[in-house]
Amino acid sequence: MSFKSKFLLGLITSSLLFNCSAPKEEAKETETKKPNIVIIYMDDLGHGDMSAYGATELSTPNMDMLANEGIRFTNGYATSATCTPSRYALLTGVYPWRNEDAKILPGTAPLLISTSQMTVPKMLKGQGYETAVVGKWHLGLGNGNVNWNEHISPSPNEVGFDYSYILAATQDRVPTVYIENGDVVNLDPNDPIEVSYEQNFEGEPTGKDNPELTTMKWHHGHHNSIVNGIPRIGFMKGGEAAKWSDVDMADHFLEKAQSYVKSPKDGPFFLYYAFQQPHVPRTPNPRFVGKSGMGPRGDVILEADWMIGEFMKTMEEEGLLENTLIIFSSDNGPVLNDGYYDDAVEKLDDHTPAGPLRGGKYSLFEAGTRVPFMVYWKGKIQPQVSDALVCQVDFLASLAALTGSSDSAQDSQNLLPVFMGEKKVGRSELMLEATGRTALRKGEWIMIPPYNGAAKIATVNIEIGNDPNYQVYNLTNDIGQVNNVADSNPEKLEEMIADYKAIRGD
Ligand code: NG6
Ligand code: CA
Repeated sequence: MSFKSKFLLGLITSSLLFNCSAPKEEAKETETKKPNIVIIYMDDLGHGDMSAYGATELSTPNMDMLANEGIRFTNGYATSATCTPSRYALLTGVYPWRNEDAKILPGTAPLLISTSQMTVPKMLKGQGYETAVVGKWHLGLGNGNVNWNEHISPSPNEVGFDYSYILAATQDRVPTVYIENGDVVNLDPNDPIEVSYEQNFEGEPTGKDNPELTTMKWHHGHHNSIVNGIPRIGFMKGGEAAKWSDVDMADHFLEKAQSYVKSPKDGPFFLYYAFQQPHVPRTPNPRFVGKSGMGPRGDVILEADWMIGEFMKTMEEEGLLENTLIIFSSDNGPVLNDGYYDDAVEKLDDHTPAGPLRGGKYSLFEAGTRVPFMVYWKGKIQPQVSDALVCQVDFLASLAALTGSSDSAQDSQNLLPVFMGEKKVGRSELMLEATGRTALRKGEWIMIPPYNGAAKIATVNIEIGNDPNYQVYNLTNDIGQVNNVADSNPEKLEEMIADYKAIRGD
């Protein structure tokens, strides 16, 4: 019997018992058997950045455990090659290109998810779950004119999370403070916070004008307010006591995630644990500095790996592992120089963050969106490698199926049997997005429509997939996307253009 049928049978049995006026306790007991769900989400971790996915120059034993003792997907995708749109799709089950505001957001952007929209945590709350987000948010806050010195609403707490402990946007964007349930942590009312993405505050130093005050040098962008010696994107004034410590950020979020899973709860829980690594600025704790030999980018990957090991220890100590589905993935592919001089390029040596894939973050080529993607459930999921086509946009429908919810979302497919390792066939097609452009993956093929513009973003040195002609690649024969076969496969091209238009509604 499949897991799902067993689970449903459990639900039916419990409702029968309940109807025969069995004590309430019994129904509650069945209820608590719904599995906890944890999503561990990395920021900019590439397909080739883990040893379980082929890295030889970096060792990531804790991430590898999830891969080797769970399902390691080789065709697992974020919807997008940047952060905000991928996170939007993960939480809502809707393709981000349907929402024109779903692009990299400044720290002052309004909340991107409508409070009336279905989300993974909202769906799970409907099934009796307690829900939490710890880590990077980057989906906007408030209504577009946030006063950081007052309660911020709407926030994650208005789109389904009972508890939130977040950084608003990215580690390189202001405000550089933590926000707990809509309130800035450690805010001193006598030192109010002001934030602007338009202009500096009188007398405040910037990375551009005061390089002597920086300890990390900016390469492109990142020359506004300086916090902890690091020049950021955006201007901020005040809030000294509330400013985070970059080198302690990973420990800080780990501690929050651990306390959350340890805290007493009435029902099962859902934790969305969104790491900030290896996004810039890469600020490993001194314990990890120099550990990878690859500079800060490698060091923070090792740091994140260690955090995952510690988190898993807590899960084990709390006796939670046998009843928790753990999903691990990344929001987009890798980038080396993303705006700071931090040796990521210089010390890379033989490491290949994208593995065999072409492109990287921002790219419509595979490395933009094809990411590490694992599902682990101790004792429930058989270790295996799966080539099924799966995407983070499918979490909503699949977790609804897992927990007995009938909620759904426009683009989310129920792939529960694939995520449980009972089936090897996933989606038939998937629309991918990168900086506002889209491409269609179908079966073993990908079609990228013509896009004008530079083939490469020079500052980050990444090919982003632009070409004045249609591109078609067979990903089984040509995973590195070297041979554009659009001209020699006119029928395939026509078929994919038609599918692409049908899905886009163009
Ligand atoms: C870009 C930033 C980059 C990074 C990215 C967001 C510049 C020049 N570059 O605009 O450093 O912050 O936004 O990354 O400012 S993401 O992973 O959150 O999408
Ligand atoms: Ca990212």
